[in-house]
Amino acid sequence: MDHAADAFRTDLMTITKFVLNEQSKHPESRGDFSILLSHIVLGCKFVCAAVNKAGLAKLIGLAGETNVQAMFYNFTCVFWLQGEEQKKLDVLSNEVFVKALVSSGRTCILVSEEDEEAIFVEPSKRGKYCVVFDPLDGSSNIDCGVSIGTIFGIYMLKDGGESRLEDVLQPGKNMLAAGYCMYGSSCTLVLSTGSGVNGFTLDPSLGEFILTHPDIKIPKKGKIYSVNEGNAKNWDGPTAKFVEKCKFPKDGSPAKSLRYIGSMVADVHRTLLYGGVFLYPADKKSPNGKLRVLYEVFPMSFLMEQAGGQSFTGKERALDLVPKKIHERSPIFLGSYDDVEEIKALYAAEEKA
Ligand code: AFP
Repeated sequence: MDHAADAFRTDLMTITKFVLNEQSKHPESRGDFSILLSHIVLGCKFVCAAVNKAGLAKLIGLAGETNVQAMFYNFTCVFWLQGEEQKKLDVLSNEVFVKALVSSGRTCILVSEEDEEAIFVEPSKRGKYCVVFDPLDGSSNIDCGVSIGTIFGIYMLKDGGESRLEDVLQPGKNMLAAGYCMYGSSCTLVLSTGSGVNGFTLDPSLGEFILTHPDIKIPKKGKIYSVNEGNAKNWDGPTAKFVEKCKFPKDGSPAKSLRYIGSMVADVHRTLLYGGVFLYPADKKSPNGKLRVLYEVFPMSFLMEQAGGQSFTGKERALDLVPKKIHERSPIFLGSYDDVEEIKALYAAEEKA
């Protein structure tokens, strides 16, 4: 075996090479989108490093002031070596992404789960893209080391002029790209720019995301359902019937397995790779469910559809929804095509009854 050649695999498809290849398919492109993606990737690498060192750095549970500017430009996580006060990971991740996105010079509006108001980028740094994101989704899982992640979606300014809030209140089907980065046993970035879904794994020794899951397709039908069953007493009829069918199928098929982590990125990642369905339905206490339309429901629905699955709100195709507020919530059922089809049939039957 040629170990030297193995150690220097220039044929590896890095995310940088992948994005540039995609860009070359659009000769009119000026590279703005590639630059924006490279800044998102950098943000993910930074947060990954911070998550990996969270215990070590005593980041968990601490919130105070620190110089994020310095951290961002000194990429090798010097922040805790400088003896400055540290921040909670979700606060830190938000600052990292806001800085990464603004400094790309390609964004005009940012909507973050962490910020109540949308951020309008100052004119000198403004570009034509709007980015909606949850910098660290599943953050209640941080303290016990469960996988967490960043979720993002990208829109283009509607008419190329002044940026207005309406530019981020577009239906999910208008997104140009969406993705997530999962900080787990490995760091995996899953991305769609509207022509399929590809997964990249961070090689820590190279500091590069390598294409490890090309052209992800979700199985047409799955063997897993994923839901917080603790809310069952408040579910509506179709949700209760679907879960009952998963557990006690009457058509002779085997019962589905239940898997629920409570961290959307991890639950959706498993659903994408293994098939099945992830649901966060409406219930009597939360008629709109829990998950946020712009930076949870839309990006994950975009990825599901691009991988051959479906996503449904209980009323309509999730990507057709037009949000009225930036932090709006929606019930969501997403995953394998046939499984979501069953849920749609149950809602249709209820409407008829
Ligand atoms: P946290 O960020 O508060 O941990 O919430 C995570 C989340 O938004 C999403 O990632 C999960 O799918 C969902 O909430 C879990 O909610 P339940 O704890 O109600 O099951």
